Amino acid sequence: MTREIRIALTGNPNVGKTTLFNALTGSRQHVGNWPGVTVEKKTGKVSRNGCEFEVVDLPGTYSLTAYSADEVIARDFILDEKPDVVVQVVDATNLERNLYLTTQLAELRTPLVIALNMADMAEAQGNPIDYRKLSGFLEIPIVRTVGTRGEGLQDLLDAAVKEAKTSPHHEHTIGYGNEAEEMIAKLTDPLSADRTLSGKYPLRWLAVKLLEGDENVLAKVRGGAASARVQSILSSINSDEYEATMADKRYEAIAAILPQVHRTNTRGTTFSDMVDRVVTNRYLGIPIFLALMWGAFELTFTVATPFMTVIDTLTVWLAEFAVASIEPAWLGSLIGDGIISGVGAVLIFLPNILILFLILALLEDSGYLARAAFIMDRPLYALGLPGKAFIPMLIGFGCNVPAIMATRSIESEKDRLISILVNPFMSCSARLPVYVLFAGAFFGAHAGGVMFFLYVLGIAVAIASAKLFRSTILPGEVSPFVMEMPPYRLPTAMTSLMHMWSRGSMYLRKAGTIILLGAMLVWALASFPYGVEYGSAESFAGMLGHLVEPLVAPLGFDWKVAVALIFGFLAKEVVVGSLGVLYGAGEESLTDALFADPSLSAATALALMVFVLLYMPCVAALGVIKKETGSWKWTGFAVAYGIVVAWVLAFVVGHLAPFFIGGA
Ligand SMILES: Nc1nc2c(ncn2[C@@H]2O[C@H](COP(=O)(O)OP(=O)(O)OP(=O)(O)O)[C@@H](O)[C@H]2O)c(=O)[nH]1
Ligand SMILES: [Mg+2]
Repeated sequence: MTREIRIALTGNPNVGKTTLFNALTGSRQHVGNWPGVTVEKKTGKVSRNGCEFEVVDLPGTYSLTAYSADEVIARDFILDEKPDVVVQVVDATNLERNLYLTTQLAELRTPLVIALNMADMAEAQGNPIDYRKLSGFLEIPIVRTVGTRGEGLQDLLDAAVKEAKTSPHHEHTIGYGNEAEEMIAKLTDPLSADRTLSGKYPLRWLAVKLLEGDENVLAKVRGGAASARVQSILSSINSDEYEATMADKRYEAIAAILPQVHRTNTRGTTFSDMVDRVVTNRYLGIPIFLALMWGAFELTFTVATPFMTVIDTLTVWLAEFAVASIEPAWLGSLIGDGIISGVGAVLIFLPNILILFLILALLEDSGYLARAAFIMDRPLYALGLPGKAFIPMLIGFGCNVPAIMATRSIESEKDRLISILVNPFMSCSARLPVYVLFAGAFFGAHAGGVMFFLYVLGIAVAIASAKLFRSTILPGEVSPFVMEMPPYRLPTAMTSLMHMWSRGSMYLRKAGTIILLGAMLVWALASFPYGVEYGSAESFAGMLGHLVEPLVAPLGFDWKVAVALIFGFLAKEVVVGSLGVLYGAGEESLTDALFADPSLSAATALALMVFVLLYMPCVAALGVIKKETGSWKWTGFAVAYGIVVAWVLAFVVGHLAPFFIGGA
């Protein structure tokens, strides 16, 4: 039996690791054109030519000195889990920066192969790389790959198999100059006495990291056999100085190689530069961003409308048919009033969701997302947040769960906590059905504008809250913003559609599970105790609603809305599903039923949308907040703070709205 070979994909952020991973294993992990997309390790399998491979996709990392939570994951995996081969994915258009990591990986003495990815881009820029020569210099096998087209996969696996079998592994390390080398020798001596350490890590690497003052490695040494002697050697040196000189030596070594393997870059003004001059312009940047958002929400509304009408008509007809024809009557009611009306009320919005995600995917893959973070850096910095925090905020337009996880790339713990706490205010796609329903019913042609207002309000509340937290409970300095601007890329139809579909199918699955469950629950509450009129004040739903009604009455919400809000905690689409159930199957669609309800006006509808936008993270989002902060206290805080903010703003908006919309 052949042994399984474990391959770890590592490399700088945004070089195409996940693209290669997907191509190799047939997975569909998220790919995006900005650094920091992958924040967790993902595993997949592939077998070729009788060989079994386990491939692990890791978050990007600039160096092996880990700064942020996602980088720690990448580094720990390589160091502690000891994969059979490490494949460093290198961006061929950015060799210098990428080879810096290579110099560090080489010191680990693990079997190493380089995938020279984005080879197509380097060639198109007229700057192809003589990778055979480069391989000779580095003494590391190099394979040319184009992840997006799946080129070079077989060669890559072949090289990995060969490298995994080669032993012992050459050590191609960099000389750091006399002074540093002397210190390294001094440190290696006591380190070799610590059997647990020296059995696990290469001594030279340990010594180098200690000289650089790496906290993580220092912690490993502490308490061990070498601890006292190492500490006494380190106490006499300035690790910042060593770190700087060693980094210089690494870059020197790279600089010596580069001119021999490709034309030295005499880059003129590129297309990217020209676009950036406009898009990231000090004055134009933010208006362009807002205009794009406006356009996006207009599109999600208008393009989807015809599809919605079809689904809507179909649901109403099906629900009526079920109620009228299924015996016994209670079953007909469960299926018609409960399941079809509830789930159908949510399914109607599938077209909107698909369009929204297509637009988000296009913004992400083109590279615009990183620019949006860049232009927001100045205003955010002034308010106490790093611009980097803006990317998770924008991901939040899709879903707050991956968005909260994306905060892992923020180095400072406090900055990260603030970003997590404000993220639920970013309007995720689950809230979209609520907006489309109410804005469609009460604001007609202005629905797109109302949606735009809600999304901007979400951003404003998030930023204002960040400022508030920064100046009260989480004081501190903002860490500086460093992010590489990815080049603009033409989004491939494949990745964009895949992205759209993966979110769309998630929505469908949600409709079939949690939303279905919510709808059935609300139906049961509306039908019992036995004998009451469906959905009347005497039903359990009515009682529950009336119990909570006083709390939301100042906002203009009645008991039906109160019930919907309670169950919206499961998932915000359930607000719509519950209303679908409570308003029941009739001749008319839910939109018409809501419009006809005398207890609802345009102003209350607006207040309701504001409330749903802000009131609390859904169960799933609370789950990740707990996981990422590791604290029930902060999780509870997120709920309480959200409810208070939502109540106050819904009250204000509900009372001010009549002045603007003429009390309609
Ligand atoms: N032209 C070209 N584009 C590529 C290639 N490989 C990946 N891309 C694009 O590069 C971008 C980044 O790809 P990802 O696979 O998300 O990169 P990653 O290394 O996983 O990034 P992080 O997870 O953020 O570290 C995406 O827009 C890809 O479509 C390639 O070989 N050629
Ligand atoms: Mg990735």
